Amino acid sequence: MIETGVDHATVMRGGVEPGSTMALEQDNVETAQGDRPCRGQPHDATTDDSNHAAPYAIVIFRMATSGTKRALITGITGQDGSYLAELLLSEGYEVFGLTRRLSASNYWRIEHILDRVTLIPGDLLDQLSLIRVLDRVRPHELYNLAAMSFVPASWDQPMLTGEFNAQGVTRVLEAVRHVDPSIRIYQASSSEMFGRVREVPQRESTPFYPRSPYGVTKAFGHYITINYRESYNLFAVSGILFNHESPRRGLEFVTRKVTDGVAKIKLGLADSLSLGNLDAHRDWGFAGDYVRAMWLMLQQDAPDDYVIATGEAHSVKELVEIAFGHAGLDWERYVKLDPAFIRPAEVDHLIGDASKAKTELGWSPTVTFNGLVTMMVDADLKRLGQRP
Ligand code: NDP
Ligand code: GDR
Repeated sequence: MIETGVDHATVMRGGVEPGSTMALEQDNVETAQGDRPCRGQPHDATTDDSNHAAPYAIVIFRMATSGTKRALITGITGQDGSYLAELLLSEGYEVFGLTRRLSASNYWRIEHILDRVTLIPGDLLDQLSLIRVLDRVRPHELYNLAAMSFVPASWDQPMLTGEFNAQGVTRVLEAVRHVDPSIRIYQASSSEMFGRVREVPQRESTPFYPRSPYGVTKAFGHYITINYRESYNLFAVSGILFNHESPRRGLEFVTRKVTDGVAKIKLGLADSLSLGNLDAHRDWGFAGDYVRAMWLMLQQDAPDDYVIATGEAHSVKELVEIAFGHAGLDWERYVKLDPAFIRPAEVDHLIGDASKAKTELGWSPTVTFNGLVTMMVDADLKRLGQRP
């Protein structure tokens, strides 16, 4: 279901079940209020707007008594958002996604579940939109995945990157505090914060040394999450996730750029692939595995931060060798080095230690590096091979 406007009354009416009556609403206001301890307190936006009180109560009754857990995902249209939405649906959640307005829709990753999730307009740049969405959904769990996630773009738009990735997190935390501090929050932090690494492998206690505006903004998001947990007793966790990929990865990231390039070359749609630094090493895992770790973090008794990684590092060159090799191609004939893809400051070598997540969450990755790359090549060959 896609809600196309943020008009308060329309959104509220949209939630009323056919056949609901005012009597039902009146009878159950108390039940609804009991579900959430902070409803009706001074900062509760709903108490300020008496015009919408009646339909609102019906919606709350429907949600609060359904017995179903509700989750809100910011960034649901992204790679991780799509896998997380699938996981939460399979766990029986009612899933809501915050989406920003675009002139053309961007639902290709969630097309297959669009009839099972509810999309609500909002933007990390707009504090009030976040408050409205939280107030409307009243989620038990909030996964803040929305971000400007492409590292090179953060040098081109450092201010905007900060607005999304740093202040955007603060806005989300403020919205939770304002609407309902009992909402559990997952913040998508990143191995990019380790940058020029201070320790090998990197773990939760490893100091940060970010090497890009993106990394700096993610460090802010990480620390503000911890600060709100400690200042306001929020159940807010930060997952420090190392690179994770899939056939749904954006085409600009190196894994997908390579697997898409391989498929194009194999199918005669391209004759070369331009890349930057082949010597960079990353700890690459499968996104489907990593979203399970996010969910597990919010099911614990106490909030804490976790590194999620495979514990194996591979170079971009190895990625290229496996991808081209899987398609029966000799990479050296096709790959060109282009300085345009070299970054102003590089993160040379990342490798994570996820032993805390293994011990405390019972999490471990299921897809190997080789399995990941070949899965992605096969998916791109299939996708491009089916084109008319
Ligand atoms: P994607 O780039 O695939 O998705 C980003 C999502 O954020 C999209 O849904 C995008 O919406 C949304 N978004 C961006 N800006 C805003 C905004 N102002 N308001 C609302 N939504 C917005 O990223 P991934 O799924 O790969 O990553 C998810 C999160 O995890 C990100 O925060 C990323 O930084 C972090 N991360 C990712 C890792 C990885 O390897 N994938 C590793 C570590 C951390 P739209 O479709 O409209 O563009
Ligand atoms: P990264 O991922 O910056 O680690 O951030 P990306 O795939 O963009 O780069 C990985 C490494 O590959 C090298 N590289 C190239 N990268 C791109 N994009 N294009 C190229 O042509 C190319 N050639 C070589 C890069 O220099 C780099 O060393 C990802 C994002 O998902 C972040 O949001 C997330 O936080 C981190 O992973 C963990």
